[in-house]
Amino acid sequence: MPSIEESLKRLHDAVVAFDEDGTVLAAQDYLDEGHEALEGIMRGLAAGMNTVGQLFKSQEYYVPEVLLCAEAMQAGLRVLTPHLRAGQSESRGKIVLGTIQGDVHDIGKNLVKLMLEIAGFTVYDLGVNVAHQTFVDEAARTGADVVGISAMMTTTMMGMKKVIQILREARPEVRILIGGAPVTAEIVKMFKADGYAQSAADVVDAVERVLARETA
Ligand code: B12
Repeated sequence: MPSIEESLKRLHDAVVAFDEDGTVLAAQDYLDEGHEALEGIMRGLAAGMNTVGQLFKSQEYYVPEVLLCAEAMQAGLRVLTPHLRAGQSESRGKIVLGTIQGDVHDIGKNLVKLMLEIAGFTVYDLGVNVAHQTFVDEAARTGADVVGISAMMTTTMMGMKKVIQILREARPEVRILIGGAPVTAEIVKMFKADGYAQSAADVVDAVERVLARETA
């Protein structure tokens, strides 16, 4: 039997090779070998998507390849997700999540959602191209503890500042997390958000940190 590292690498490599059938087979074998679905998602599929991002940056991959890789990742997720250990029966908190107005990128947001749900949070996914005011309205409607905003472009990222301003006025108790490729620690400070996460692997920690500050 292959080692777990070999099986994780197989998942990673199948995503990077945008091999949808290969990803499904690798995911099935991974489960048959008795490994944890969550680790396969994080250190196999999501790690593969991170490599894809780097290949895009270095211009070895272009958008069509990235989209095919995302499809392979989704196919792998469909195999692994049903095998995640059941979360806690009680929700650990409510999170409104969406991609900001003018922006249709959602591959990263969907990974963030998955990680939060696995960790036991209730996620209200507003989808993409979400109007600024809708984040505020949905936070009020759902009684959210946290609002998560995703932006993948420097232009749309500027809209986060607006959302944060109107959210702070309307619902000062809500914690605000931002994320997406252009978001940095400096942006978090400048926009007066509560925190950010660079990848889905860090998002649960980030939510826990901002919630702890609330009660601290
Ligand atoms: C795939 C892709 C697309 C796909 C999107 C498909 C989809 N359903 O999402 C399509 C082809 C539709 C697309 C369109 C466009 N795109 Co595009 N796209 C990308 C690409 C190649 C990959 C993005 C991705 O999915 N990465 C993989 C995921 C897993 O990573 P991630 O998104 O960063 O998410 C992680 C973290 O950021 C974080 N995170 C994300 N959101 C959140 C939210 C919270 C709350 C938290 C805590 C964390 C968090 O966790 C995620 C998981 O690990 C990037 C390049 C890049 N380097 O990012 C360009 C990129 C984002 N696109 C870009 C552009 C310009 C466009 C277009 C205008 C057209 C064009 N010229 O290509 C249109 C815009 C359409 C629109 N109005 O939104 C630019 C933006 C430039 C800029 N800095 O402003 C980029 C950077 C490419 C480039 N270098 O030019 N794109």
